[in-house]
Amino acid sequence: MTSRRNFFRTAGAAALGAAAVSRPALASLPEIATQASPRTQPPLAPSVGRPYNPVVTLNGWTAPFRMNDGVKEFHLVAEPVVREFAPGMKANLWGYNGQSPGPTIEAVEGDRVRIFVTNRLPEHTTIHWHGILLPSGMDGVGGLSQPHIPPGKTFVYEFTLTKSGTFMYHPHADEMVQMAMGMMGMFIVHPKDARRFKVDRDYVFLLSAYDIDPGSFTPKVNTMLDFNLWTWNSRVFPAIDHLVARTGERVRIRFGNLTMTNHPMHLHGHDFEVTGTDGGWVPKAARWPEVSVDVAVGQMRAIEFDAVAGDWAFHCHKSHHTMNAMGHDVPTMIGVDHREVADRIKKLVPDYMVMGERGMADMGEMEMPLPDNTLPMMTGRGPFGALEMGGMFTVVKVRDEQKPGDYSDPGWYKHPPRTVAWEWNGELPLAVRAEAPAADAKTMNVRKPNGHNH
Ligand SMILES: [Cu+2]
Repeated sequence: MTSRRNFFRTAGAAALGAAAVSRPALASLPEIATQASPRTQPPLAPSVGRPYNPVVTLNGWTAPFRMNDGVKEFHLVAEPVVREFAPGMKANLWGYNGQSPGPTIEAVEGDRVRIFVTNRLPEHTTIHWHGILLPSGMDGVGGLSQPHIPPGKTFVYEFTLTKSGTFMYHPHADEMVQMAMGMMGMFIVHPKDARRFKVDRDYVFLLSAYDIDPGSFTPKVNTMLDFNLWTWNSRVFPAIDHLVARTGERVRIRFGNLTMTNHPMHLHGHDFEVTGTDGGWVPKAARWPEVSVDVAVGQMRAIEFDAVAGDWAFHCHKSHHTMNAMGHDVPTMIGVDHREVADRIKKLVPDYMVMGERGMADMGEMEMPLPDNTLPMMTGRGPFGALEMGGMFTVVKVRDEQKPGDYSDPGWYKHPPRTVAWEWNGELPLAVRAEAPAADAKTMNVRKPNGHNH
């Protein structure tokens, strides 16, 4: 587990971000901001324009903007990037402004935005503003609503944000390839009145999936379903940062799904409510309590809860999505006693090893040699041992003593006395067995389709 104790030390400086970029206000194009780090950057408070409560992008950042005659101007650059999925594994992706996913765009309901999009990819692209209500010609569908943006060219999108909510952006040009390569980002429109829908912490991230062969660097873009890296903001556990909160705080987590399958997102220790979709805010009377919510392909969900002290798992409930690259065509060995066969094979292949005869938990501890640029299948350590998780998993850390606005890692939870599951060391009762069935019931009758009994 990487320590994040210090990475928010720069939080004070971040508030200057928007102002620093407005410096060349007279230049024709806004400055291109890039981000080299895959760490979670502190919330970027606006220094100009209508005030809002900024979000925190998990393992990501918010794009700075400049004000130009009352219009908020952003500059996105579509380009090849190198993204670290976790220490020990990097991938050649396509993204925006140095990262995949691209920076989160934040603006306010009623704002007029002008977004410059420069294409540094080897092929044409566009950007579709998923869920945002805008003029048809700004919708970004290449060939339908605009000509494609050729390599080397810059196009301008301009529209007024008519409603608040959580939206996404992604190409609508060679979509299968460009999304499989990691081109996507979040677009947050804050309510005009900053007190509406206010929460204490507001996290946001995208779900994306990749198929990268062990030892290689570039996603296989033709894969339809059998992806092997299930990511949040192009990171896998244990390299997905923790979400932290103070006990009792109101926390919102927004997630959009741009993978090719659905993800039942499950939070431990809390009841939550779905308070937003990509269609907008859910009216209070229409919310119901949940502990899991499915987010389908192309959807967004915002959940809210009152934080309860503890270390709480937060993950996709498809267990194959909480694993890193693995072979899915491995036979199940549970209950198979292959000692004799293994001994014979070992005479021929001294390093031969049998896996999975007691389940696969051993794999979490096992240190097998892996090809370069390959992550262990499941990994991450907690205070009690191996977590046996990878992929779409992280921990929500809620502490009584976490200061408001402090996003640093508080370390592992200190459980109150007698609140951790303990080992029973007393006598075990004798097993109680059901009476054996009558002897003649042991014969199994099989009726074959042609009607003959055997
Ligand atoms: Cu999933």
